[in-house]
Amino acid sequence: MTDFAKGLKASDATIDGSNLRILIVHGRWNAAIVDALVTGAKDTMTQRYGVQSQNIIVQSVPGAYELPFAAQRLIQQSQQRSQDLIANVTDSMANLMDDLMSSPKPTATTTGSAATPSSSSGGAAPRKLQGPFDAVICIGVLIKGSTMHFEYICEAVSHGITRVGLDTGVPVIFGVLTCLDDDQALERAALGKGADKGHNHGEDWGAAAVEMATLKL
Ligand code: DLZ
Repeated sequence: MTDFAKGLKASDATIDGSNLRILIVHGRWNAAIVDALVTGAKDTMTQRYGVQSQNIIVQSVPGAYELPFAAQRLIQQSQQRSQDLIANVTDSMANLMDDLMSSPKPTATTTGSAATPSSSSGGAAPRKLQGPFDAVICIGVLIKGSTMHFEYICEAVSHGITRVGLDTGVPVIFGVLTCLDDDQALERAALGKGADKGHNHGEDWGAAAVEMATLKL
């Protein structure tokens, strides 16, 4: 079997993630496994793709079922915030133009206001730009119990996450393990009990997020 006959083949593209803003939403059920997956995703994005750690926003929710709702709301908030910011900047520029057009031209005897910068253009501390999220990773670990709970949550979460991506236009990565027992989950977070601890799937989700965020589609 070739190296990539099974599993994810790395993209051939050279990807620069240094300008990306990524949201990770994760559940707190099976927290030790979730934490390892979140770390795998973050490390891959920062170390392999140059995403700045301050541009990775992490939000926890109770369990996997809450992931789609939280992801959708946070995406909408980030989109609204950046629209507001653009509107503010546009207003400020329009006010500045008005000020400039209506100000009397400074003369040799003018001592004050016309030569003084208007309040809309000076003095304010530079604002940190918080743009919309370029991609979102939803991370959760579902482990089958003795009731049908597992099946219902798996179904709802997978459909919900798909819908959030399609409805918002922001790529949303499906970082949810749906495991039949604890060992399956541990191995997929590189926490397995054997000599081979397994592979941390969070790394693949980090790579998928950066790739989807930078695809020109
Ligand atoms: C209720 C429940 C169960 C039984 N199992 C899991 C699980 O394995 N992983 C997980 O992330 N969440 C689980 N939950 C919690 C639900 O996702 C959800 O938080 C609650 O049903 C409240 O809506």
